[in-house]
Amino acid sequence: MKEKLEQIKEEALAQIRASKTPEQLNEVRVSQLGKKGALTEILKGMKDVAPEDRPRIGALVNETRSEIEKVLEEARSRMEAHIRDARLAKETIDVTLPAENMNVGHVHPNMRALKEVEDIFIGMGYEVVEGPEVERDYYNFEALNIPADHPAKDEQDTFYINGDILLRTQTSSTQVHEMEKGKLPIRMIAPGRVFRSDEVDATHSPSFHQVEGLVIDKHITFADLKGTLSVFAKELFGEDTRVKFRPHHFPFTEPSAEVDVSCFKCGGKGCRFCKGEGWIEILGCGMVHPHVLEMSNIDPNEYSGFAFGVGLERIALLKYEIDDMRLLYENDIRFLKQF
Ligand code: 2NL
Repeated sequence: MKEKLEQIKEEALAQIRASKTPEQLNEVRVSQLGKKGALTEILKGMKDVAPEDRPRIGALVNETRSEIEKVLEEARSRMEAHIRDARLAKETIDVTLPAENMNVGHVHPNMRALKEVEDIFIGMGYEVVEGPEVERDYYNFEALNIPADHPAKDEQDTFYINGDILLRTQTSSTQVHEMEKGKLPIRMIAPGRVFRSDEVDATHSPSFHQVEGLVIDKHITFADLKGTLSVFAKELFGEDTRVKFRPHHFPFTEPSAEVDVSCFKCGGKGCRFCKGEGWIEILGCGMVHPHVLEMSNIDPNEYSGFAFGVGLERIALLKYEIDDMRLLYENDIRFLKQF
């Protein structure tokens, strides 16, 4: 019996020595010490052993068992220490190495232009208000004096979610929400993304950005509009900039005008930049139509106001001399870093 136990022990130790992973060790434990292991088999055979020999043999079996367990345990902790050391070595961080360059991107020309526009109007006491890009037909068209059969609705063809819900074509919808709140006076600009069903080319995109302005108070006149937008043009394009108001038509303002600035490249003489015109168109504006005020519950006999809209991309293209709008949407960092 003693030799048999010795043999079991030698075999177990040989298997332990041959094990390379904790999993293999575990297999040795199961096959040697488990329910179907050789040692258990001997214990099961105790009924055939003479009663007076049983304690001695039992003790021998237990001794063998604890020796195997001891060697198993040593092998396991040696292996785990080894695995831990290897992992620590692999995960070592050399804190003396220079830091990796963080790529933080670059301010987009649109955002740079927006900041300039916002700063000018904040300086004149305006509030910056943002609104939803998805709108009801009423806020985008109806409340701005563009009824269902108005031709301007074709011009501003947009993307419809359904018959009543659409992607806004102008940020004026935000201003309608503001007028409806009934808190007067209003002095605000509404920057944001707008949508039109346009084909992409050097000057068009189905999604672009606008900044619209709105002032409503008692005794607001066209003189206020002219003064405000002249200051805006001079601050944006330079002190020597001259402004020209050309009569125009918008459904939501009456009278309406388009504003040209003298070319900031040639000073108005005419050059390639202004296509020989000397003038560059930058925005649309007008006195808020009385019907627009009425629809938002503002009494046109008591209050008047002016409004205007500029295309943000247009400002960015002009100011930073970018000749193709598509460059603004590619987000190529090499392009963006130039501004
Ligand atoms: C353009 C023309 C304009 C407005 C926008 C406006 C807003 C309200 C009421 C009346 Cl709530 N008008 N906005 C007025 C005139 C022109 O934009 O060419 N934008 C790029």
